[in-house]
Amino acid sequence: MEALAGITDLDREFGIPGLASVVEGNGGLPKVRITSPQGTGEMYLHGGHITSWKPAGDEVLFVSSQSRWEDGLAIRGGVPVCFPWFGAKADDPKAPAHGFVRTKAWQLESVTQAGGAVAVSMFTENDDSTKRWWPADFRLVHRATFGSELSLELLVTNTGATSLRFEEALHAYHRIGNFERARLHGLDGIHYLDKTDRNQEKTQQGDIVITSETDRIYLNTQGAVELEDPVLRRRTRVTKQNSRTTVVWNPWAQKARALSDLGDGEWTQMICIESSNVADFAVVLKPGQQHTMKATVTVAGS
Ligand code: TA6
Repeated sequence: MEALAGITDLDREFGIPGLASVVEGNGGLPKVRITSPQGTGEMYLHGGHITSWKPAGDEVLFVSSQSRWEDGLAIRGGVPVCFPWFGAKADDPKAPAHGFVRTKAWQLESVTQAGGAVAVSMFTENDDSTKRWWPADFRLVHRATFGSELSLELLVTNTGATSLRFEEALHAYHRIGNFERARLHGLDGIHYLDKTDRNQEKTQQGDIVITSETDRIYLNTQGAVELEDPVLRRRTRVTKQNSRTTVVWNPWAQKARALSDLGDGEWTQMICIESSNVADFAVVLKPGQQHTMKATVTVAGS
């Protein structure tokens, strides 16, 4: 009852009639539902997590049918926010993978109309739960604009008195018709760390086609990538700013079976393309400094 009241209050405060409303989502978790003339979308306060974007009717993001929807667990699919570390925490194997912000409740900062689109801002800050893992004082804002394109901004502010170093990723799960026919353009000749092969550094030859478990960190690249999907007859382009790494992931069959929150065979319908700053491209901020990473997704018919 209390959670519902909270959702009703949030909707009263932030809802825009006909465009955006705060409603109860899966697991009773509050979400912002966007129905703009240019496209629809969904963003959960849990993890500041986008779970849907449909610019022209077709869903662009993949969400697992077996995803969990509860405090303390990450949603499998959509756009998880990884911060302040990526993957395992270098100095603490007990720390949660991909940091702690994707498993906690964020707060709604604003919902505004932006032309024919709708912009939603959510934020989270340091608290007792974050200090358990990381001593820094910070404010993290995820601003998403849902329209004919999806633009994402991750704004980090060092609100403390000492410098902080962080990794970040917008761990986007893109829905594909079939992994065998999809091709990812734009990383030819780029060096990458192969996480399936002891983080060996290698060089990408040509387009990326998923033919086995793929888990790679492309280094020192600010370029755009384009996902060609002949089955869904579309090309999805991701451009980015202030992001110097791109992670590409598909678990393939075996790893997918080990993920209890990924439905059987669903690995064939997804590829993660992650605008990020990880590994040697982690960001250092002095007290009071800010950093904004941006990614913009556009879809065209093919
Ligand atoms: O982004 C790729 C990756 O780091 C992979 O190594 C794989 O672990 C994936 O993220 C999913 O991580 P998760 O913690 O969500 O199961």
